[in-house]
Amino acid sequence: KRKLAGFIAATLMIAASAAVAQTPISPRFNADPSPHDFKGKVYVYATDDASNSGTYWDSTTWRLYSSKDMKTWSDDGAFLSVSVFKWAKPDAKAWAPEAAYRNGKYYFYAPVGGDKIGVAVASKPQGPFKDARTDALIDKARDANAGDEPIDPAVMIDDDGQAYLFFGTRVPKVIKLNKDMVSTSGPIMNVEITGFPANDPKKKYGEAPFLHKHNGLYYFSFSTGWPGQIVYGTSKSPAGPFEYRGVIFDYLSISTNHQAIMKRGGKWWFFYHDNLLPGGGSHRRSISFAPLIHRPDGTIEEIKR
Ligand code: FUB
Repeated sequence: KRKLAGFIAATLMIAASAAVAQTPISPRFNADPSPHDFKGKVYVYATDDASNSGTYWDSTTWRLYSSKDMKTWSDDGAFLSVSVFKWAKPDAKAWAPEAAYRNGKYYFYAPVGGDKIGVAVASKPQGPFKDARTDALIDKARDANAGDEPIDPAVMIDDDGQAYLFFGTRVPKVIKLNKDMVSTSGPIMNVEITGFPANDPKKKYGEAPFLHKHNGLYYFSFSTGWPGQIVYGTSKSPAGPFEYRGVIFDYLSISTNHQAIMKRGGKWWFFYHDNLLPGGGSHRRSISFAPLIHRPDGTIEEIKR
């Protein structure tokens, strides 16, 4: 009896922790979360949907949110605009960003105008950031195999110190970053994903690549497209090939989704955007998060809304 009670309690605890926290982190529209625990405080770098036209993702600034306890969030404002990059057109759209910490500095990876990724650097998570180069880190017109749309950067620094930059729509791309985090080495490679279910043509790579590592296994998650289901594959190598493993988060009734996964104090968290705020929709999104659970067999528990 005691064993059964223990089992039920454990099951309830897992079920409770797997529930999606449906409260957006801010009453302001935002999207494309890039969450990071920097020295004990969580920072979420985001696309600023509140400053777009409402009919397209044409905002030119990124927004920052922070929290010490992941319960109370502060809106740290529009901390950066595309104008920080002298090579960018003033009206270039500012899309799903990424941040990383290394060398005592904070790096911000910024998809600009849909065809370039810039990198900016700061000594504090909230900036001020300045362009770390004089040109884009990735440029569709300059770089071989950059793909149709080099957007949605995601950086992962592996345990051996090698950093990787993932990006791209329709075909996922990866390139090695040097230790300086502002230059690359080697070619841009396509990321291979195998084992998509043959009976579901919608299961394919769309956008929002993200890599995390758990128990020595590399998890590559992404959105399947427009609308997007968040799915994942695993590999023993950081750049794949990844074998399709399943769904993390189902389709929403908006045209995009975009996830990121963060580890904090031994717990994993899944960040995404939804349309839960009043007036919410495809161009008026809002960031939420939920616990992410890896099962002992290496699969991820699907997060239910
Ligand atoms: O926010 C603009 C675009 O929508 C992002 O780059 C994509 O990932 C999608 O969320």
